[in-house]
Amino acid sequence: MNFQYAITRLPAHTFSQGISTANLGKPDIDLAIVQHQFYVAALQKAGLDCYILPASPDFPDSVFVEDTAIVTSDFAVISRPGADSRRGEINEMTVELTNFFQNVDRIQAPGTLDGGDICLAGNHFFIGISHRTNPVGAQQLADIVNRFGFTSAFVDIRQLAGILHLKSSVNYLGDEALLLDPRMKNHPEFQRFRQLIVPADEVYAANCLRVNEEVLVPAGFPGALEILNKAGFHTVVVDVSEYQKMDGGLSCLSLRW
Ligand code: CIR
Repeated sequence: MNFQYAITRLPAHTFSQGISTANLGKPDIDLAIVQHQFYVAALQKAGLDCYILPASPDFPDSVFVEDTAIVTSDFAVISRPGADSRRGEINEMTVELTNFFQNVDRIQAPGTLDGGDICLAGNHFFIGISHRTNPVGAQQLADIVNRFGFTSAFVDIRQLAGILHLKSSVNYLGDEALLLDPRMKNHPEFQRFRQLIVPADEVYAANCLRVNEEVLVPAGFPGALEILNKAGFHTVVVDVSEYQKMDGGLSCLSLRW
């Protein structure tokens, strides 16, 4: 899991008007800004060059840049977010990514796809089919990544209550290990991996983020932290409470390659 670069975007003053099902109250924008600074610092400490895009107040959810694209060291794919209010986020991201990538593909209508549904494990893409990513979008991405020599598999999460994106419940930790929501452990696609299962009362912490030698873990989930520490990962705790209130987590706040 060697990453060199990350793109993030500052949270906008309209952040609290984004989509949320979390029922954790309104986010505090001042605290969200501070947490974003710590998040960027953690990525930098893990060795990434971070590009910090300005806030985009027309799009309250635009701090969750992960949903706008899929990036690898070889190519980028501009997504087509499943939520209408987020569709326009891709316009500015397209401009940014063409500065970095020669190969920029796009998910086309009627396909929809959120980057949060895409989990890359080595050379293999797990592509979540969710209430945001439809089968047409999923197939388009499978075809694109196949051209670049990657394999893929679909994982349907539409029946999983409270799970927005695939990466809300499954994240690749490197070294053939997956961090999983307990409801995912018997899924046939995940059987060939070493599994670390977060406690049932800490499922939010299934969204940890491996960056080079570090694993970023959300603050407030001691059971998940202990599991990762015991497995030998070098963990770094990052507080993203204000982003959790808006259904987002550690992976959602950056694009990494
Ligand atoms: C949304 O509902 O789209 C945002 N409020 C949260 C997006 C979180 N993104 C992610 O999990 N990749």
